[in-house]
Amino acid sequence: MSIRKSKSSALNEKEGISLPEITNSHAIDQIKKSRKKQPPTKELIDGILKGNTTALSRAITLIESTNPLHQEKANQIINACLPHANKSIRIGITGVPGVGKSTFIEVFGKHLTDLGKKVAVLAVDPSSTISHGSILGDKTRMEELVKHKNAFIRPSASGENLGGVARKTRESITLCEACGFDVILIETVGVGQSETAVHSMVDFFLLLKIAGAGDELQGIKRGIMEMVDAVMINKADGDNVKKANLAKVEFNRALHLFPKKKSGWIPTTATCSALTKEGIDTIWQTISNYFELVNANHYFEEKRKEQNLFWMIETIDQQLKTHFYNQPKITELLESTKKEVQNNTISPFAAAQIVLDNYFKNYD
Ligand SMILES: Nc1nc2c(ncn2[C@@H]2O[C@H](COP(=O)(O)OP(=O)(O)OP(=O)(O)O)[C@@H](O)[C@H]2O)c(=O)[nH]1
Ligand SMILES: [Mg+2]
Repeated sequence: MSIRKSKSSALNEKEGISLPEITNSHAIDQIKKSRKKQPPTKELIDGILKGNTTALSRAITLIESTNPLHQEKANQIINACLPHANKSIRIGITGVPGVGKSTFIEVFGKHLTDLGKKVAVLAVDPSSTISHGSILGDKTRMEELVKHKNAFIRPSASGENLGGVARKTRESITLCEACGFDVILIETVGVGQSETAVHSMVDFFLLLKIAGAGDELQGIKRGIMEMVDAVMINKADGDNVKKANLAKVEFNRALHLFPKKKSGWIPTTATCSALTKEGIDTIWQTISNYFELVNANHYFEEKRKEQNLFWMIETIDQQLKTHFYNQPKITELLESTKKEVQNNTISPFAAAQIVLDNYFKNYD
């Protein structure tokens, strides 16, 4: 019990009256003891290299953290893991919401674990930051895979922008590979720019589609068609089979109109059902054929080297932008020049030049 002496607080009622302890020091000690300490970096690295998924999870949490201390630790872990990475097959899976990506990944992932593979599932979904939709969705859609000892599922990292989310996923791939995962599946929603980001971190890019009313190619961005290595028409079950087969023919025809790929690979089309598991083995056969080809013609290494350079430049771009927009003087100047542009007292280019000159002068 303590006797309050200070009179400076308006909350003190009467001097000399003892107050009960507000905190229980025993409880605090217990909490402190039981609170998990962040394990040393070396312990996490050793754990990852031994295939320990708890260590992997914790290291990914460090990657996702915005705390500079955590980021430093994450970088040390990534550097230590790099020599042990690069050994997996990275597959990107895209498609509009509801096409069945998560259901497909659940059965496809199970198919791979049955073949003795270790499968990691990551996601790039900047929208999940706001809705947390994919986090909840994936945990329930992948309930069997999530329990498998050879599977590791990590929902999309959160972040304010796609660049940040994509970087975190890219770094998580390195850790998953060092942890011994041989197939990495990366799910992304087929809207916005996220498929471009995923395409630049995977070896094989798969587009999931569902058969529509015969206008299959409507609304598909040309950019996606140029990226894909295979199109799977999902939900080819029940009354949908005929429509799915027609869609397959149409996609096949469309894909042939695109210029030949640098990989030498001719994109394939097929139908499948994530519900009945029909066609799931076909896609793995297709992917295996692809890897045989790109290993033989060395496109595999070439593409990975290109991707590494892409991520290096991407990171520089990102950091420069962050540095620029985080300068209080610059944001102030931006606001005032924006007003001038809106009032037509200065041209947008001259305004941009003023702001940039100011930045370069101060941060040479
Ligand atoms: N009939 C049929 N239904 C399917 C099939 N695959 C998925 N579904 C259903 O389609 C709905 C959406 O599936 P999800 O796997 O959540 O789709 P998603 O593409 O991951 O969706 P988002 O995460 O929201 O982008 C669910 O109700 C599934 O049960 C299939 O092959 N056939
Ligand atoms: Mg999903």
